[in-house]
Amino acid sequence: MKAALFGVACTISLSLIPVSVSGATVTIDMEGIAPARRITDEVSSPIFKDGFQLSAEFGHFIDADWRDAGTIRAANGSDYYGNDTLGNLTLTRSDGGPFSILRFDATDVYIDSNFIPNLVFEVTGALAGGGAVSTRFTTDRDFAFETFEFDASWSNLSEVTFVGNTHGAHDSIVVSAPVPVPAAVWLFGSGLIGLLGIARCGTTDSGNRRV
Ligand SMILES: [Ca+2]
Ligand SMILES: [Ca+2]
Ligand SMILES: [Ca+2]
Repeated sequence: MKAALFGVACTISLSLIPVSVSGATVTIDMEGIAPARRITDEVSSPIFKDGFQLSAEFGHFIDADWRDAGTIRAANGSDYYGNDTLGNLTLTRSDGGPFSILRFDATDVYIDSNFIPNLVFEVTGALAGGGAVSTRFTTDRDFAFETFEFDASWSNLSEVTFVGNTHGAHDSIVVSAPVPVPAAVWLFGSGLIGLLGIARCGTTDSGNRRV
């Protein structure tokens, strides 16, 4: 009787252990938002890309093959996002869930054949549980994109906002979001753990494997 109760207790306690939820890394690469060889107008409605929502103010999505020297120009051979002075870009998950940000690429750009150096991005992250984190990145006065890294405090975020002090370019924002576990997998997984719990508890009860 005692052993049976112990087994039930083990089963219940082990069944309550959550099935592990892994994080999927996603690179928001800005590809295909701007039409071929074109630049979008200033973006006024949200863009949905790779499971995330990009909301922008004073900025444009730019095709890699845009060749008009009269506007923003950057160089990494792919499509990117260009912000105007004090333009901002806000990132949230399309389903509103929490996420982490790992890194992003940015650089100074040309406007009307003039190189615009000393771009500074102020980045703010709203934490899903309340509070915020913030940091500042300054570019290297070189035309090539650079990669800026975030530390571990940039996790469990509900929103990240980038604000540039002058014209600049963003690309390849790398984020990580938990992968939802379907209900059937959850039930199967917890049931399996429960059964393993019975077997393990039975073994430790007698000190020897039952035959
Ligand atoms: Ca393109
Ligand atoms: Ca890109
Ligand atoms: Ca640069």
